[in-house]
Amino acid sequence: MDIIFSPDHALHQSPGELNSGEFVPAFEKPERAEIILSRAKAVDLGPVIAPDPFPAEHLTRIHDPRMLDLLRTGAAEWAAQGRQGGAFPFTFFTRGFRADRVPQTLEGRLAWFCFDAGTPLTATSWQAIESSAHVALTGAAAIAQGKRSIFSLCRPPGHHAGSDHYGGYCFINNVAVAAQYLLDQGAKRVAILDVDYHHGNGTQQIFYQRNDVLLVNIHATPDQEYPYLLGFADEPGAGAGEGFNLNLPLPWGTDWAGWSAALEAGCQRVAEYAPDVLLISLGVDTYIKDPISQFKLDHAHFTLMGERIAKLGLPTQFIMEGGYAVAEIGVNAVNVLTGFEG
Ligand code: SP5
Ligand code: ZN
Repeated sequence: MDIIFSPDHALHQSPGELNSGEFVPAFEKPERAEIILSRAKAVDLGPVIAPDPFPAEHLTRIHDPRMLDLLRTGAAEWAAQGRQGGAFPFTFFTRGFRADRVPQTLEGRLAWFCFDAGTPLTATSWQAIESSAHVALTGAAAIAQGKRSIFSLCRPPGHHAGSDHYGGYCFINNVAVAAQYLLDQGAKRVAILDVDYHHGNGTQQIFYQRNDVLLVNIHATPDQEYPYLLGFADEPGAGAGEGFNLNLPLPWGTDWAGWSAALEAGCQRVAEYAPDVLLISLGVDTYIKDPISQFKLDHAHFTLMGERIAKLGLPTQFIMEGGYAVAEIGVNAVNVLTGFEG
């Protein structure tokens, strides 16, 4: 399996995040991608290929250009105002605030577009964010050209980013950009299976009204877990998209028995949809020792996950999302890929 990777990911290094009332070191850190790459090389998964450049239109197919402007220039504006650290919002848009005007000020734009206290912009973040999207696009292009499987080693991750909001360590929704690219290249139906521990709220928002993308999400229930506000079982999609969003929320403490039953249901829905291409939002924060998560999957379960996904018999692009047990993230992520390859 070819691996698409850019060392530019390391240009995004979060100065930290708000966690349980304290400003703590970031869980989403550059070592994550480096350890996954090392493990992929150690098992000879396949060649490591640099991403190609792509025109910005592929990003504006999914995201509000004003949000992309903020991601590109917000950190420089922050520094020009004499501020240190990362560009974090202080206020957040919510019910009752003006919905009809995007603010001019940096603070206002951060409030408008960013939805949490864990996703700062730094001076060089944009280069990493853009390279991550290009890693996804390069993988999608390879699938469009006939590859059976691809691993896009994206960092920063993407599935919490919506069309006009970002958070959850995510800025551009890499899997959504890849899905749209595949449709633009002639695919009729694309399925996304999101196995990250957290609900992929951004991906859901982007495709909620569409039937050319089926989204299946297996995740910790928002009754207990981030992002708290989306990802419930009663979100089937709307309009033309009704029936094309399937949420499979699971409680804290879910082990492989419970998780694999949801995977089976999700795979059956994917098979019924008969997509041209399958994209996997690959988070391995379902691992038992993940520092911010409450599921109980172990190394061998990730191999079984890959084996089940392979049985769908579809061209498949894996796109890296979360996973914060850094020492073991390589084994866990690559086990899914080697399980898939068989
Ligand atoms: C891509 C991805 O996996 N993003 C995850 C973002 C989660 N951010 C905050 C999670 C807050 C959960 N509280 C953890 C408390 C641990 N002491
Ligand atoms: Zn996650």
